[in-house]
Amino acid sequence: MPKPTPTSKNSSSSSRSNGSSARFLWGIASGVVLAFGLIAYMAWGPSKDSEQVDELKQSNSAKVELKRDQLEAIQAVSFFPTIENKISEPDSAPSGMKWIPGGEFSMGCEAKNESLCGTPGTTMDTVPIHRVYVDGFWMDETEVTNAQFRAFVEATGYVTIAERKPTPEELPGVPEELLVAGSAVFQPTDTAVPLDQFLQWWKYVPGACWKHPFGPDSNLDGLDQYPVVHIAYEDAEAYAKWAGKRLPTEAEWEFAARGGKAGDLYTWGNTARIQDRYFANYYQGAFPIRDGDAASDGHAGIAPVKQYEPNAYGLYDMSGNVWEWISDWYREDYYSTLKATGKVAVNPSGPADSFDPQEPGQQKRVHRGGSFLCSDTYCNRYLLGTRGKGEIRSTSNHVGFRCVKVPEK
Ligand SMILES: [Ca+2]
Ligand SMILES: [Ca+2]
Repeated sequence: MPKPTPTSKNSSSSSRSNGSSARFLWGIASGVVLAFGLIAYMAWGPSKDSEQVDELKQSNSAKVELKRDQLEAIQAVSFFPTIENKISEPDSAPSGMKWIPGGEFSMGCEAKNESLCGTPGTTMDTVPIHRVYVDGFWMDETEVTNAQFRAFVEATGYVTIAERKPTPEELPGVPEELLVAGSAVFQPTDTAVPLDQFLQWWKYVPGACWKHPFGPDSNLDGLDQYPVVHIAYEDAEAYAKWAGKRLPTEAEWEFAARGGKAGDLYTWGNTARIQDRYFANYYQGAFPIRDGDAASDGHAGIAPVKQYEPNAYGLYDMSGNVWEWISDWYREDYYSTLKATGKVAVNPSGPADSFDPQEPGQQKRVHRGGSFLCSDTYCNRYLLGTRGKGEIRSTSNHVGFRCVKVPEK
């Protein structure tokens, strides 16, 4: 096993064109790596009440939780009501999909506590809050499951990226014996480690792929209803095409996740828990230590789909469980570009190209929703409106996808 070398300390994924270490970082999806943060206090913008801002800035503690009225006051500044389309759902709803009416809404998140590997303020990719309109569509009510993906593979013979041996052209300089198919698998550490050293807990595992999620000796027995993982962008696209669907745009995904509400912090409202009840699968406890996942939400690690209540549109796991591929290219400044037009962005489909200042030159698409590895002390990107990103050939065991479908006109 080669020792991978990160291209930057904040690296979430790397590209084959980026050199010999790249393959070993691909699977490390950005949300986990990027969002080392202090979830417990929420952020504020310069337009907020100054007294409240000062008070909140002093609350720089990992365990401070704002009261609901404070949170709502903060969020209400930039968010305006969602205006759902009034058209009724078209006939012939596809099986396993929910109708999302579309309409106009405020998109983004002002939670500045999201950060890159414990470097607060490194990224501002979820602001400014801006107004967006999307047409109606259907969306898969769950992440695509192993059973669903198996049906696709059996029908088409498709071979995923993680199952393909990298070529010397893709990984120039890597010795032939190290060019092996595989994927990144989360492996908890024996002891506490600095949270900016993600290679301590992400390992490239030869033979890991969607049907061998923990390596060649693992299988999918009993996992039919778990989300499929170790999926690269083109794998997700191939499935969607076969299913007569497509991947969602980032605007579609966020409109759907918000469930017709405006500015909520979570897909279920503004309260993280209600009487110790959880509404999403993420990570509680000491990250990323072995047995550190306390599973207060009922699940240590990945969970089957539909374990938590759906959002207002009937969608499950729009927060947590596995990250979901989005069709938009990733650019940190995309929201600024849209806001600068002064207009409502109508059916935005992302920037024309990808640019991540953290890793220039890599081709990245957006990820959304966070995963079972998001934790209050490391990754808060299960918050509504937050963003992730992944090099398009990256795979790991906490990134999957779901699809959308647009009615025929
Ligand atoms: Ca969990
Ligand atoms: Ca999810």
